[in-house]
Amino acid sequence: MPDAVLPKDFLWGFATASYQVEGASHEDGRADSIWDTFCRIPGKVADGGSGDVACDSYHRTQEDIALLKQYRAKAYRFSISWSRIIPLGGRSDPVNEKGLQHYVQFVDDLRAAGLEPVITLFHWDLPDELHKRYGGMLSKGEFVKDFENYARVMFKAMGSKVKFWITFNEPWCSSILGYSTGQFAPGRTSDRTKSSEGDGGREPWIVGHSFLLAHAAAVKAYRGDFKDKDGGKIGITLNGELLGDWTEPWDPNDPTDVEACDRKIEFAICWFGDPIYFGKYPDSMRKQLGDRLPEFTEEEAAQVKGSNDFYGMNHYCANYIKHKEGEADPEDYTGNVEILFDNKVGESIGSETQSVWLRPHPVGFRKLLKWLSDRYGGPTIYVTENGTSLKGENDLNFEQLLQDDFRCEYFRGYIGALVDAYNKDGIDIRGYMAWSLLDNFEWAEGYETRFGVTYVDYTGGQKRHPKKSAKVIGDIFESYIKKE
Ligand code: GBH
Repeated sequence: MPDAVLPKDFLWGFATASYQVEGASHEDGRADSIWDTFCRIPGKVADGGSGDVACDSYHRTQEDIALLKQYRAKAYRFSISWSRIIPLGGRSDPVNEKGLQHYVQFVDDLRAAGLEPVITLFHWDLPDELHKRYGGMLSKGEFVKDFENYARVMFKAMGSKVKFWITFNEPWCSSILGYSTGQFAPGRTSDRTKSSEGDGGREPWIVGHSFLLAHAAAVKAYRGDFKDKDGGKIGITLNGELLGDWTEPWDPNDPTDVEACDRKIEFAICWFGDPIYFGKYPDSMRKQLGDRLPEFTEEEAAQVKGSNDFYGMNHYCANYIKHKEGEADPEDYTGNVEILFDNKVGESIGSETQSVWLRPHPVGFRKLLKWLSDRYGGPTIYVTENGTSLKGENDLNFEQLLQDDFRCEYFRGYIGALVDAYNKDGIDIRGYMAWSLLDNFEWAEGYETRFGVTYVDYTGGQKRHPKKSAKVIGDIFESYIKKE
């Protein structure tokens, strides 16, 4: 038995995102998001999948709440589909009462069941109309105002029922995968074999800038008009792609590889983290990107700086990093590094999973928690996602599927690393959400890759079956959390 070291009020639970689980894609007045339209383009999503039905969670809120209770969770992180709330997205467009009431009811039901709702306002599903109308995040002025308006609608509707707000989930993914590689909606890229539109050397940096300003505007609105009476906290969730989050040098004896490790994290995480904590972009990014990286006006910088009540951290894995020689390619977004799974002496960072990018390396989680805490002066951290897929899980039979020992080991390792960060390094971590409550729509990978602690039978009416990990994760937290 490990020592009970986490405080009694440590907030743990599970996470999902609207487009990945809800289904009901055109019910009760919901309009298309960029993911609905992206999924309709042949070849963009594995097996031609989409979120049209997904886990059918829109109709099964009670079932999902029952699972959370059965798993002993204290919190549920989910996201709002903006195009359910304001189908056309904009500040002059009508609010869809039915869509709004769905979430108000869901939050009431969660709270009645003793579960803390943690709400993400934007998990990649921009209303498609805003993309068509003005290019979405490419139009800073419009996007910032429309996002603030949408955020206000949500703050007002939820009042004091919601204590945790996340503005954006992983803006890195929306910016780079949506506007540089084109793997994610809206699929813009310089690669003309994939898209007739896009400029990967410029657009992702413009999009990232808009996210920061929209985040700051929503935070200002919350702090100005809601926070005092509603008593909640607001922050952003960042991740450290590509491919993993933590970095180790390919050759620890080569100082340029050691330096490249920090630079890679700066390009992935500090791109957003530094403006929020320091009011400026990292020097390494300015040096490589020059004027392709937008500048903050003094007023913007002041608004973005200090705009986190907490730091939301998504974390999955790690890589070895090798510096690249010479000038960076104009399309580079990594900090001019090679991202590898093996180091110089041929050791692998972790075992393979179903996700090409994910190799578990739990100690990297503890190290990154410390790295971020040191850089940003010890912010309060909530881990908002952590989890794994299993190599070949989709091909297992039913009995085998429920026996997900690899996932159990992953959680033991990672939650153990979190506990060490809390207990031995003194990092201010207050919560942890496992990804994911359910197997769900894994974006461009469709339904082949499963991340759930619950097996969802997509051909059997979306029926849910708890996997072993669903119970194990509760046992792990029970043993680590103090009773008094
Ligand atoms: C999270 O992102 C997301 O927030 C969540 O929605 C998602 O379901 C979960 O991870 C599991 O993937 O294949 O090389 O192009 C984590 C970051 C986003 C990592 C997509 C890998 C694709 C890399 N992931 N990314 S690659």
